[in-house]
Amino acid sequence: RLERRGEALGARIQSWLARADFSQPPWSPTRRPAHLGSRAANRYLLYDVNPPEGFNLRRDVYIRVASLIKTLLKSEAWVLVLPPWGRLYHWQSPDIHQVRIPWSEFFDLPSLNQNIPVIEYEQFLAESGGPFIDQVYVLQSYAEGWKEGTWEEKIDERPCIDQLMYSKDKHEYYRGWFWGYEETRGLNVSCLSVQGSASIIAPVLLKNTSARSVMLDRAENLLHDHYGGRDYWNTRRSMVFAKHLRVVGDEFRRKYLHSTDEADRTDYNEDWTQMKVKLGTAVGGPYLGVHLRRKDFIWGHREDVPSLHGAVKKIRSLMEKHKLKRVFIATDAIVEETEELKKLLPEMVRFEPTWEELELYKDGGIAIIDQWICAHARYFTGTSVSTFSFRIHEEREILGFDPRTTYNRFCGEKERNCEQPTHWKIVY
Ligand SMILES: Nc1nc2c(ncn2[C@@H]2O[C@H](COP(=O)(O)OP(=O)(O)O)[C@@H](O)[C@H]2O)c(=O)[nH]1
Ligand SMILES: *[C@@H]1O[C@H](CO)[C@@H](O)[C@H](O)[C@H]1NC(C)=O
Ligand SMILES: *[C@@H]1O[C@H](CO)[C@@H](O)[C@H](O)[C@H]1NC(C)=O
Ligand SMILES: [Mg+2]
Repeated sequence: RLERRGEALGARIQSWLARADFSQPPWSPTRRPAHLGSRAANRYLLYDVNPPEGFNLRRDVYIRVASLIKTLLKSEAWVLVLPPWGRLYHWQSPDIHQVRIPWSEFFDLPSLNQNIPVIEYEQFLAESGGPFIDQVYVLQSYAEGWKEGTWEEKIDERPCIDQLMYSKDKHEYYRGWFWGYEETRGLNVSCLSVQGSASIIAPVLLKNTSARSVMLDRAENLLHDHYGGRDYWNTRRSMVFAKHLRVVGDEFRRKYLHSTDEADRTDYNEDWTQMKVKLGTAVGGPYLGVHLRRKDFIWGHREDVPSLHGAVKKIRSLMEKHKLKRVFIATDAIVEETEELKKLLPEMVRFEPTWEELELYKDGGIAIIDQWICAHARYFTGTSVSTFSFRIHEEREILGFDPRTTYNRFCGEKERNCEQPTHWKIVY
């Protein structure tokens, strides 16, 4: 029975893929900004992030790099090559292949492309004539640090501080992780010390190098150009989850949480540029949404993370306060902990994927389904400084929820002053 369910899901994804239009390269000459003309060839920007960083911080780094692309596009035709997903520390589900995952498994590419020109790595390989990246810049901070009170934006070519994660092969090309593409080589690798926001590197890319493909490794060293500003939110809104994941989340909401877009007033427009909702208009499904982060968040004995008992106490009081009979819990807790949770809170609902679903959607897809369901709850509470919770906050802003139903977090039992996440406004 389970197998048949898996097959049906597989067939559904196949049929969506069949209907999607991949015939047009996303970045076709007709889509080039007019001021760039049509003759000059594209240049390619690639990037990667420090290996220990998780899925949801990586989603934030994408926003920073997208902002850099927007700056570059004022002068030249650049395309962002999406870094394949894989080998993430938290994606430990055994026996499933979790490297070289294209972005289209998690995000809607046409939506990303309405913000900046993007292509998958495989398309870069096909277009650029081989697995070669002309220039790799490893971004690092300044060896001398920065003197207090004298913050200035700067970027300089400097000797590499840490041991280089690239090594030369017998042809003097550089081997490296390259998202699990073993055959990829960098033709030149050097280090840049950087202190500043993403676009500070634009002049270097435009003037200091003529390399056609440039990779920025450790791109998390770049800060946001304008955190929370118009460009930030446009990019964030363009990061529409892949349709097959949204559909699974929506079906789960309907079946187990009595939640539909019509009743909840969370109408979603496939085209994010057309989605104009006012904050406070979304009602949300009749359930409490909870993100309860465990694992490394409790191993560090952090003061701002609750015990299971503490969390359940808070959940019960929130359900009572908001007159909600149902509670959906997204968590990375280990089995022993979820068993205990179920004992303390028998009515709780979780999205528990079958093996087939896990294989199809992978850990990243399951995380997105959890986030999507939390994003549609009438009231949400997350875990302190979890980027997983932050991405749910943003999704709820986009859907039009009143911020008061969104920016809430659990507190540790020993926390004296339990400050709630500050709220930043959408600026259109
Ligand atoms: N499915 C699911 N996965 C989770 C949940 N919480 C954490 N994870 C997993 O753990 C990772 C947490 O790392 P990250 O994305 O960096 O978020 P952060 O560490 O909480 O800031 C996620 O990417 C997921 O793979 C959850 O509620 N549901
Ligand atoms: C870029 O070129 C300028 C002008 O030649 C030079 O002053 C600057 O140091 C270079 N920057 C980097 C990061 O190479
Ligand atoms: C490699 O890149 C550095 C920094 O841009 C540059 O100074 C150097 O000349 C390049 N080496 C080769 C062989 O192109
Ligand atoms: Mg993390």
